Amino acid sequence: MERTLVLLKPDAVQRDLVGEIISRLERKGLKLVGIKMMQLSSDLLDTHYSHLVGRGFYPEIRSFMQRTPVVACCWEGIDSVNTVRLLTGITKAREAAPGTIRGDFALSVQTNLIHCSDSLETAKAEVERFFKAEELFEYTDALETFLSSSGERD
Ligand code: IDP
Ligand code: MG
Repeated sequence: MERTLVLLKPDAVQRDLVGEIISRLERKGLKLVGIKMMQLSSDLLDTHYSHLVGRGFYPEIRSFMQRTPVVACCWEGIDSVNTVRLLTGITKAREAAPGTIRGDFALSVQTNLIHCSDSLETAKAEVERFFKAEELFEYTDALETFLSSSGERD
């Protein structure tokens, strides 16, 4: 089953939105398979945001991402990468659709509460970057048959 990485950024931690955001992902029917709090190193951030390292605003992003620990989580579900992107909303939070996490709770391009993987390939690399194998869990979701049909889960 598809897995994706989510980081609850320092603004989510500081604004007491960790529970709200996790709750939205849980209520969607996604399965939490890993979760921990982490203080991110500069090296880890430079790898994670390698597509932005050369941009003028990158030093500010790196410092923002280190202001408090973040909550890293791994979510599993059908098309979970795309599903979490849709629930998150676009990067520029003040233009994100109402009903999305960014659309409901954020105004900024930088402090937009949540990171989520943007493709299947990225998700695989990001989950491995943030979690050791033993920090990810496999267990039966008791409600699985009420959340999707067997054909969708194949
Ligand atoms: P995403 O988080 O929606 O995938 P990316 O383009 O991958 O967006 O950028 C990663 C993060 O870098 C954003 O979530 C945001 O925090 C920050 N960021 C991106 N573009 C800008 C910008 O133009 N100014 C300031 N921060 C930015
Ligand atoms: Mg991104």
